[in-house]
Amino acid sequence: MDQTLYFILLLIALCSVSECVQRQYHFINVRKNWTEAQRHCRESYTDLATVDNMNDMIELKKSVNDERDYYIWIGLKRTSVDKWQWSSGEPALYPNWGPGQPDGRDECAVMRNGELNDVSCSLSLTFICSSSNNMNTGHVFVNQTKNWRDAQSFCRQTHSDLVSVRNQNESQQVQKFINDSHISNDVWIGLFRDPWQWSDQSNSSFRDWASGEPNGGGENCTVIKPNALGQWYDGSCISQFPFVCHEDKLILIRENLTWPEAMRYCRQNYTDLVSVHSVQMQEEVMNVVKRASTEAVWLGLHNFCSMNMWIWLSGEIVCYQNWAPGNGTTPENCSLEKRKGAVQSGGDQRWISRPETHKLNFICSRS
Ligand SMILES: *[C@@H]1O[C@H](CO)[C@@H](O)[C@H](O)[C@H]1NC(C)=O
Ligand SMILES: *[C@@H]1O[C@H](CO)[C@@H](O)[C@H](O)[C@H]1NC(C)=O
Ligand SMILES: *[C@@H]1O[C@H](CO)[C@@H](O)[C@H](O)[C@H]1NC(C)=O
Ligand SMILES: *[C@@H]1O[C@H](CO)[C@@H](O)[C@H](O)[C@H]1NC(C)=O
Ligand SMILES: *[C@@H]1O[C@H](CO)[C@@H](O)[C@H](O)[C@H]1NC(C)=O
Ligand SMILES: *[C@@H]1O[C@H](CO)[C@@H](O)[C@H](O)[C@H]1NC(C)=O
Ligand SMILES: *[C@@H]1O[C@H](CO)[C@@H](O)[C@H](O)[C@H]1NC(C)=O
Ligand SMILES: *[C@@H]1O[C@H](CO)[C@@H](O)[C@H](O)[C@H]1NC(C)=O
Ligand SMILES: *[C@@H]1O[C@H](CO)[C@@H](O)[C@H](O)[C@H]1NC(C)=O
Ligand SMILES: *[C@@H]1O[C@H](CO)[C@@H](O)[C@H](O)[C@H]1NC(C)=O
Ligand SMILES: [Ca+2]
Ligand SMILES: [Ca+2]
Repeated sequence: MDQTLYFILLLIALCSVSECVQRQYHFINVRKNWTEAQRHCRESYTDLATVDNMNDMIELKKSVNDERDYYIWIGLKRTSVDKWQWSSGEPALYPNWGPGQPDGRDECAVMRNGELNDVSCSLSLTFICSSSNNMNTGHVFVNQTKNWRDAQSFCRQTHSDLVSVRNQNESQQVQKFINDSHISNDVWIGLFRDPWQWSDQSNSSFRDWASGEPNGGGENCTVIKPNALGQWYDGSCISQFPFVCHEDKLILIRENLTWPEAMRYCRQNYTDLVSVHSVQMQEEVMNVVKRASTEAVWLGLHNFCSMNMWIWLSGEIVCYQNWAPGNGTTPENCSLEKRKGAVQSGGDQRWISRPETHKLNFICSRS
């Protein structure tokens, strides 16, 4: 067969790779208290289950293959710290509070006359979602009133998240947006606080409490009831329940190795260096590389110089692309070193071409 035709067919066959999931859930049908459950998960998997969104919740419930009417531990625990954070998971370092604010024991924030004010999360207010795609941040005013949690879910389903106002620029942009949209009342933004912390230190701000929960009283750990809606309850940590662990699919290795060494490491200890087939995978990679100690991180991406082609270790050619300008798209110089692909750990986290002898952190995947 003509080689070009062959590659076109390969492209058609391979550009429809199904996306991978970030974590896999494992139901452990043994009753343990929360601490023991955590220990078990950390020994056998990654940690007690973290849940980032409703899709994770659906996956988690699917993993529970026991029909009995149990409570089941997940990895969320009450702590003694109660810090303001953005819905995106970032810590809120210098929120621009209005004079005398925050003044309550309230746990959510609104924008009022360009400044932040804490109010009760159960108020029913309109809100601003942001849709960000790296370069541009767009704002969407939702002229429906909801409590803070429901507003957050709404934004996440339709746009991206409740808007963050992390610095003066963002504050001015949001104020201008509020002006231009003629919004005169309080609006929810993505600022809240709660004392709950995931066992794996994830910043996920997703919560799905049943109504009236958490109701405290020394109930410092979180259970779900999979037979009901799967919503969450706080419960006493010394109770013994079955539990759900999760296993991360992408593992950042913070050692500095050449590309061939990194590949060997991943193949021995996990499955392989990661292949990034989709925008969803890229987003998961972007999450993971934030913790890297090198400015770029190896991917399972190698260059076949003679054919001027980049191929994933998983065998696929590169369909979804996220190259930095000048990288990956022009032919490499074949008389020089072999070149491999890495992702930048900062900036807009694009892919770059590097000689394979550079020593970088890397990402292994577990299938
Ligand atoms: C629950 O957590 C709070 C805050 O960390 C702590 O003060 C309290 O003693 C805990 N209660 C129990 C029963 O462990
Ligand atoms: C999570 O929180 C930590 C500490 O508060 C912060 O350093 C980190 O940047 C946050 N991660 C994300 C993804 O925002
Ligand atoms: C604010 O915006 C200006 C111009 O758009 C930019 O140069 C500056 O770096 C921004 N500052 C912050 C803190 O993002
Ligand atoms: C919002 O509008 C008011 C009054 O029209 C104006 O004084 C203020 O500068 C505007 N703020 C922004 C950020 O555009
Ligand atoms: C929101 O909707 C109400 C009634 O539907 C309308 O009166 C109001 O002007 C709208 N507000 C904005 C800012 O569009
Ligand atoms: C959890 O169970 C272990 C083993 O049975 C026990 O040693 C530990 O004290 C228990 N922890 C709590 C907080 O109940
Ligand atoms: C890897 O390299 C980075 C940057 O050169 C350095 O900061 C870091 O300490 C190195 N890590 C190890 C484990 O050698
Ligand atoms: C597998 O991981 C261990 C550390 O957990 C490391 O010492 C070893 O070198 C790795 N295997 C390879 C082939 O790199
Ligand atoms: C590849 O991208 C990096 C980062 O943007 C840039 O510094 C470098 O010049 C690019 N390489 C080429 C050959 O353009
Ligand atoms: C490739 O690199 C070699 C060695 O640096 C150089 O002599 C040659 O001109 C380069 N070829 C191209 C096409 O850039
Ligand atoms: Ca207030
Ligand atoms: Ca409770």
